[in-house]
Amino acid sequence: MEILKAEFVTSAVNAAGYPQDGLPHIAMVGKSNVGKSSLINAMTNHNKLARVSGQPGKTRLINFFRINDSFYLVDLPGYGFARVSKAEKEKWGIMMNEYFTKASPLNCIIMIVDIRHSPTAEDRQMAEWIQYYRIPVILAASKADKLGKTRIRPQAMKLREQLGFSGDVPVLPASAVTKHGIEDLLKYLDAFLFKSDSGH
Ligand SMILES: Nc1nc2c(ncn2[C@@H]2O[C@H](COP(=O)(O)OP(=O)(O)OP(=O)(O)O)[C@@H](O)[C@H]2O)c(=O)[nH]1
Ligand SMILES: [Mg+2]
Repeated sequence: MEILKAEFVTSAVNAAGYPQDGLPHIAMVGKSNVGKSSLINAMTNHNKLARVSGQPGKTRLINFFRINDSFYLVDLPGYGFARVSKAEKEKWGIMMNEYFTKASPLNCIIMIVDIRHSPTAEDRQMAEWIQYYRIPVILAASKADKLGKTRIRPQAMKLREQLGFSGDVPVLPASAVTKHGIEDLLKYLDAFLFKSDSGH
């Protein structure tokens, strides 16, 4: 897939605020600061489409980016940010639960984990959640530029196993800095978006 058009459409806190045009969603989930927004920028080749920050907890709302007038990339707020209050964590849980149950059609989730770190309990919970809702998933192991070349592939495979995903789940090392893995990620998105149309 070539991304020719990418535009920010809206931010939402609940289902009433989601776009209502029926276009498919591809949603990015992962721990705060793992590089979700950066990956959106890398995929769309826009430096400043999604807001990136060195400070965790930058993305607090659900942000919708319409791509090629044909689907949404959805930037979901990160979890595991230590400095948030209990009330804010609850708000996050409600927002995510509503998104998973009401976003439609949610074609696929890109779950992002930092290639250098073992999954946290919250990562594992997220992976369980995705499987519980039976949402097709792609695992992206971000910040691959931070790891030596030979360690990238084995580490990505290990992360998939640690998260409890089956061998069928595509796992892709990716870097928003070097753009490593971005083309492959876009190829997978094609497959997930147009699978039902092509009949295979
Ligand atoms: N080296 C390297 N740094 C990255 C990469 N992707 C993101 N970063 C850096 O990691 C930090 C967080 O990136 P974001 O894209 O804002 O992360 P996020 O997951 O959207 O964070 P929240 O919105 O807080 O949930 C920034 O300082 C980025 O520059 C990558 O592939 N390689
Ligand atoms: Mg973000």
